[in-house]
Formats: sequence, C-alpha cells, structure tokens
Amino acid sequence: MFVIVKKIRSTQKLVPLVSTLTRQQRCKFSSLPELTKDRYPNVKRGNYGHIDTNHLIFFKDLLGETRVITDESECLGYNTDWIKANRGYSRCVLKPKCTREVAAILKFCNENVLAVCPQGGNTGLVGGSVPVFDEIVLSTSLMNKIVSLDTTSGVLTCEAGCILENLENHLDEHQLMMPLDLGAKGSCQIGGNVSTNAGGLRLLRYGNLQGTVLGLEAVTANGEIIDCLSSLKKDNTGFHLKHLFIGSEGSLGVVTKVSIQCPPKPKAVNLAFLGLQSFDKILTVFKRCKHDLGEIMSSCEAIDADSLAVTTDHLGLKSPLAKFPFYMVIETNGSDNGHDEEKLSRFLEDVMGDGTVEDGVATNEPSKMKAIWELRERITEGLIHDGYVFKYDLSLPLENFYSLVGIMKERVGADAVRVSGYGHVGDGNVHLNVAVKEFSPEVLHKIEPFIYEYTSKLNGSISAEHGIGFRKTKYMHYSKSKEAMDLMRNIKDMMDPKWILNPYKVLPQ
Ligand code: FAD
Ligand code: 2HG
Ligand code: ZN
Repeated sequence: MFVIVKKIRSTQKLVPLVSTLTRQQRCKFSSLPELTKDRYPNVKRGNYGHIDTNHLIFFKDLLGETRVITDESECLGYNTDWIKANRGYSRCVLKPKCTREVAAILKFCNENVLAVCPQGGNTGLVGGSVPVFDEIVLSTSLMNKIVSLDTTSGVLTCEAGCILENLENHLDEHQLMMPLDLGAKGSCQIGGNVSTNAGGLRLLRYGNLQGTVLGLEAVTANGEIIDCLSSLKKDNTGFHLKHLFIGSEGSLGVVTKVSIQCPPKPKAVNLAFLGLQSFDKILTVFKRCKHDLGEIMSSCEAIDADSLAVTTDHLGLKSPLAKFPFYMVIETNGSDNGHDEEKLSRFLEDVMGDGTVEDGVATNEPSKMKAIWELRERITEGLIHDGYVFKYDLSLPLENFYSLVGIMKERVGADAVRVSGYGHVGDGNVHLNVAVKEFSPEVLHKIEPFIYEYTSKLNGSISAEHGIGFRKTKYMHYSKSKEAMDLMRNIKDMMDPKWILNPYKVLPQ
C-alpha cells in the first residue's frame, strides 16, 4: 500500500459500468431520442434503394436467419446511439462472422445501391455508428476472434469485433497491455477504435492508433478485400494504405482485422488524485509532471468540479477528496515500484509544499486505483442523467484549454443544467459538455457555430478524438482547408463511387 498524502477513505462498492450493459439494457437506460430525420429535417435521404424481400432472401441465404435481424424492437439498440442523441429507423441488421461474408454483403449492397452503416460497439459520441435513415447496419460484433499473439514482439492480430476489455484481459495473461484505454472499454470494439482513431486515457504515453496499428484488413464498398495486415514495425513499401481506414469512421471501408503493437504491462502503476484551486495551477502541475515524472508519466487528466459532481451526485460514487474547483488524475507506469513511488512521492511533496496542489491522495492498491479511475471514466455516463448533452471534443492550445467553459456558461445561461469541462489535459484535448433538460435547437444555435469559430481562430481542432460522425459534418471546414476537403471527397468518390458506406457522415453531403 502506497499512501503519500493521506489515506483514501474506505473503498466504495463498485456499480457496474453502463458501458458493460447489453444493448437492450442500454436502451432502457433512458428514454429514446426523437428520430434523426425529424430532429435534423434539412438532411435528406439519399437516392438509395429500399430493402425488399429479395434483398432479405439474399442476406438470409448468406448468413442464415438468425444473423439477419429485422424485428423492430431488436433493431432499436442498433438504431440508437449511446448518448441518446441520434436514432435511425433501419429494419435490417446484418451480423457477418468473417471477412468473406462482409465482402459478399458489401458487393451486393454496392450493386443494389443500398446504404450501409458499419457498427462496432456503438459507443461513438458523434452519431457516426447509427443509421440516419434506414441504412443497413453491418455489425461486427460476431467477428470477435483473436487470430494470434506474438508474446516476444507484442504484436496482437485480431478480428475487428473484439471488445477492447476482452483484448486487455487476454494480454494481461501474457504481461502485455493494449496501447489504448477508454471508459467505453467494456463495449467498444477494436474495429470501432481504429475507425475513430480513438485516443483515450494514456495517449500521451503510448501514442495514437496511427502509430500502434501496424496493419489491418478492410473491405471496400465494392466488396474487395484489402489485405494490409502487416505485423511489421517497419514497412515502407508504397503508400501507407492503413491510414485511409484509421479514423475514417467507416466511410471508406469496413475494417475486418487489425494487427497492433502492444506494450509490456508495467510492473509498477501508481495513481494520484489531486484537488486544486484554479486551472492555471493544473497547467503548472502538468509542466512540472513532465519534467519531474518524465518517462514514467502515463496519464494526466483534468476534471472540473461540475464534471466530478455527475459521478458523485448521479452515480453515487465517493470522492476521496473534499470539494475543489478542479481535480487532476496523474498516473505513472514503470518497471520498478520503489523508484516510481519515490519519484511520485517527491513530486507530490513539492507541489503540495508550495501550495500548487491543495490536497491529494496517492495509491497503488488496485481496488483504490479503480475507484479513482471510475470518477474520471464515468463522467460521460453521469452526464446523461442531466438530460440531453451537447458534446464538444476540442484540441486547443493549453492556455485556452478551459476558457470556453466560462464563455459558454455566459452564452447559454439559465438554459443549461450544467456546463462543464474536463479531459486529456496532457494531450491538449478538452471535453466541453453543455447539459440541458432536453434537446433544444435554440440552445444548439447559441453554441454552434460559435464554438467551432472560436476553436478555429485558435488553430484548434473541432474534433480531437471522437471524430466528425453525423453531427459535425457541416463544420469540418473550421479545421480543414477547402483543398484538403476536396482531396478527401475525391478519395471517397474513388473508393466508394456510389457513397454507400456510412452516408451523411464525415464529409458534408
Ligand atoms: P462504434 O461506436 O460502433 O462506431 C464508431 C464509428 O466507427 C462509426 O462511424 C462506425 O460506422 C465506425 N466503425 C465501427 N466499426 C467499424 C469497422 N469495423 N469498420 C469501419 N468502420 C467502423 N473516444 C476516445 O477517442 N477517447 C475516449 O477516451 C473515449 N471515451 C469514451 C468513453 C465512453 C463512456 C464512451 C461511451 C465513448 C468514449 N469514446 C472515446 C468514444 C468512442 O469513439 C469510442 O468509444 C470507440 O472508439 C468507438 O468504438 P465502437 O466499437 O463503439 O465504435
Ligand atoms: C472521455 O475522455 C471520452 O471520457 C468522453 O472521450 C468525453 O463524454 C465526453 O465528453
Ligand atoms: Zn476523451
């Protein structure tokens, strides 16, 4: 047991994460959102075919009756996104078990001009994973086999539908770990992670998926299988085609297999949870962390009081600290616990000694670390209890990381139940959330496009990690030049000439 500052209060009983609930349970979690087509009447259905009996006969011949879902209530979970912000009305969910079946589905859909929405764990936060209208849902959830693990190189090869937490558990047996971790790990799938280029809690240490994904296999709109499943660390033969699929949110192909570089599991993990009086102090601590913890720092997260409150007030979690305007979670991963404890201990004594940090706890006891991480990871879930949440996921210069929260509080005023900011301060990625009782176009217009203009003026990114999905397509130009967007459109035209893959998403219509 490692306690530097003060003892953590007794370990609370852990409530199961919503992200580990089943699709049906999640649907019951709160009431259904209105249909996307009604909420966004300006978006018109494309000239795609409508599913008919002949199409269903083809799919049932290919997959069998049970892997073609047409029942309305069964389709509901696949039509509704995790944060209850978007809902389509597809009556066809297909569940292939292998790449060959994905290829046959896409070839058929392309020939018949049927729109397809690829779906992994459906934890995406920008409306990309659910149909806008009646697109066929292609779910990868049955493509969940681990193909191989080379315990010497640390290269894992698996199918796209493997759930992140299952992969983590498998690697754990071999003293390895996944290079990414996020609050949705109990439901999200590696194919979805790769397709969104998900960031997560330890990106500052282990890098992003553009670096750690060594290769992948994907199926393009016409059913062609692109085998780039390299497990080599170095391979400079021609264009790096994997990057067309990493982060393109299912608009250029369906990722079917992934090979990924997994780091060794750290022998020593330590975690500190700190209370601070101002955001400036968070920046001071972060800067000092980089210098003083250096190579062992694995995560640096910031949380404001309103964000933490959703986990304590709505989810019943217990914070080990009294109330502060801001909190930080700092984690270290290393190979020598004595060394890491001493380093962290010295660091905490310094920042507390000079008053930068007011109070804090530190631990390396697994159950206590888990309890602290829950306070951070379950904010997304807690926020849903406020009502409807307008979500923003921005990269901003560090000095402007938190400034939008105050500005937005003023703009939205009493219309908001809560305006809060938290996120990956170590990566310059703030999650700004504006919670209201229910969706309101008036509040939306108070926030957008202002928030994107503000971000653009600071040369920030309107999507740091969640992607463009459905809800941000109109705003991509705030972060990308016309020429860059034209090139994206040309690539889309070339790879998916009929635009059957995830239409209404990523690129403006
Ligand atoms: P889905 O939600 O099913 O799909 C996401 C997008 O990828 C959609 O556009 C979909 O069409 C496409 N897609 C899915 N699978 C495939 C495939 N095999 N081939 C092609 N396209 C595909 N994101 C972060 O970056 N960092 C975080 O820290 C983070 N934390 C989260 C915490 C919570 C509680 C929740 C609910 C979400 C969080 N997310 C985070 C957002 C989300 O992007 C990730 O959860 C995850 O990467 C999505 O994976 P998924 O399998 O659920 O994909
Ligand atoms: C996180 O970092 C996720 O917890 C979700 O990216 C952020 O809910 C959000 O705003
Ligand atoms: Zn995040």
